[in-house]
Amino acid sequence: MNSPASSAPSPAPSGRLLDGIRTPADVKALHADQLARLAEEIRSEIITVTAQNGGHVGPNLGVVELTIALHRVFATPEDQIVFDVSHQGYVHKLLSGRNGPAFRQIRRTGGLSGFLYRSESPHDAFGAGHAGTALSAALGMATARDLRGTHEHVVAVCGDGAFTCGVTMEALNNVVSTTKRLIVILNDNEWSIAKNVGAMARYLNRLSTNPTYNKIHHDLEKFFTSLPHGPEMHRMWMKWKRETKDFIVESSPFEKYGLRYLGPINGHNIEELVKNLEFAKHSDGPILLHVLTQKGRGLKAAMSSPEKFHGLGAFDPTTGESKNPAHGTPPNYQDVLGAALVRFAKADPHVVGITAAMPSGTGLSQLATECPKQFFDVGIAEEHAVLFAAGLATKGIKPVVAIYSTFIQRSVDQIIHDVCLQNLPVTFCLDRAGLSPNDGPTHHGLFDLALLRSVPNAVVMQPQHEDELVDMLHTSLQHGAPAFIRYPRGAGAGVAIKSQPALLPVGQAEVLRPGTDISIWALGPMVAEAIQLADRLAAEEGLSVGVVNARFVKPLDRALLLRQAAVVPLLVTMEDHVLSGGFGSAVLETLQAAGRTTPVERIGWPDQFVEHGSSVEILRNSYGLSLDDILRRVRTRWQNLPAEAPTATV
Ligand SMILES: Cc1ncc(C[n+]2csc(CCOP(=O)(O)OP(=O)(O)O)c2C)c(N)n1
Repeated sequence: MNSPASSAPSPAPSGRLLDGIRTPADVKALHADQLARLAEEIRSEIITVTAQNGGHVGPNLGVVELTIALHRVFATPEDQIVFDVSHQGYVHKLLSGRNGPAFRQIRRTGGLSGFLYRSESPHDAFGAGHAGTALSAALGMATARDLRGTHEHVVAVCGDGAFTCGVTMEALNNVVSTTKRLIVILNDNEWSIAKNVGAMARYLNRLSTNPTYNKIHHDLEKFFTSLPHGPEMHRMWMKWKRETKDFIVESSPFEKYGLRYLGPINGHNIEELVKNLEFAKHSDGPILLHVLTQKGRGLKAAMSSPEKFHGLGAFDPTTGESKNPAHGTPPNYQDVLGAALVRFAKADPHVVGITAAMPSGTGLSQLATECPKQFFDVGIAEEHAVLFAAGLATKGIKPVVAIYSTFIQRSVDQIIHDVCLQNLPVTFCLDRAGLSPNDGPTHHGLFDLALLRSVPNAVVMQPQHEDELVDMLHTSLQHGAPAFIRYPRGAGAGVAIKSQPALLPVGQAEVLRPGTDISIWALGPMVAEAIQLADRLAAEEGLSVGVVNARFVKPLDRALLLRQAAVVPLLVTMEDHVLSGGFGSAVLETLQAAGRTTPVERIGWPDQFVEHGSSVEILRNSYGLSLDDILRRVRTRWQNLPAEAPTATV
């Protein structure tokens, strides 16, 4: 193992080695026999902080030794370590100058992000929150290095789940033709969020558990390195192995892509990791290290429930029980969706549900249990999920694709080119539309309306509460063309689900209250806010304020809108989405096309990436979107109306 640099960091007053680490150089300066203690301290810090703040517990506890070894061998920020998803970056943060109060506030307002950002630290080579990006970005960095003639190392750290992503495989296909020096760590813990799926997962499992395969490879590797021309002979052996088509000894798929394969390596043995990383550092060709880790290592509850502890809110570290459980709160939208889908699937065997590696997050695990033949988990493969659904739909199957709003961004081409252009009856359930406060900009679902509203044939809607979600799912399944339903994270409004869902007239809004001064057109949960706003405008300003549950963004209820625009002096739109290209924009476009000049006050998120924060409420306050702020804006607009624009006449 590495010998330590001349001066080990002086012990911190707390007595913890971790508190003496201010830069990755301090990790290198530790004695090798101090590293196990450092790992223990890091685990304890992560458990303490995530137990309060929530976060990605399992992924981080699994990469403690791996991250220590990476910082032991490589020198960031000169060397680049690109973490896939970057949800497992807490250990890296602790070792690169971010241990302390900001870490203790991770995922909260003013604290560190739960993901990596180039703007947060020079040690964060690449930001991420979506899966499958590390290999491609790292290949770009390695190629830039080659072009610029510099010598730094580039390391991509990818989970086994990342290898279910198309983009990872696209990058893998390009590695050998693009650079000679790239180190890929395959952090294999056998889990995506749920158990990893697909042929690659099965293959990796075979690779890590097949002693014969590994023994042959290890023995040959050892034999070659003992020879005077070892590396050259090893290259010839690899070539011969490829050319004989694995007749004698099977190659790993990575070798077929031209990467040297090293592994499996015990991901909790720092000495073994360091030795292999040092070897990789001096490799003269692209190399993949297959590292076996255990998700949640060191926390009993996390090891026994890897799916729950992938990412969760505050919990009791001793029992693993979630704090602030949802007792007494209305069911989550995702659970309502899951239950409704089971009901529709049982009634009609043509109804199937598709998830891209998020069975529990989307509520589809209910379908997996109750109607397993009508359930498909395709891995972290959103593009494939949509195309697969399109294929199913051509044959009379009624696919329901449940994907978070933020992750559907991956599938825009399949939505346009494959589903909507062919007008195929696929239902999309876009969960987490709106803010995902603790996760931040990589996870907020604020762009889906703008992306979808421009696509011909798409029906785009949002329910005001969970019962309307069921109506919308029912309506979509009957609609016979592409339909998108967006809904937010978390609890519904507490509205009882009807025994028989209603078939909604597509493109028709619902007038909840008439009003002659102002009409508020609201979307989704903003309808409840609109009602409060209307009450306050009536009570405080004596105004007659109407409220419309817009339901459909596309087709928008043009007839109702134009009727109202002809009689009310001010329209207000409310949406949980960016203003650019969103629901308010649709209202403006419709009015403009009809030659109406009725003023519209649009309430929504500004044209910027919204950071993470402790709660939706805190973020709304900081963007001037609290109910009081909205009231002030509408009141000011109302008071300035006569000067600003004449009211419309019928
Ligand atoms: C495009 C995309 N889809 C879904 C997710 C949600 N997600 C976050 S982490 C994760 C699993 C990643 O598995 P793996 O790469 O094996 O890493 P591990 O968590 O096991 O360390 C998923 C599905 C995501 N971040 N990005």
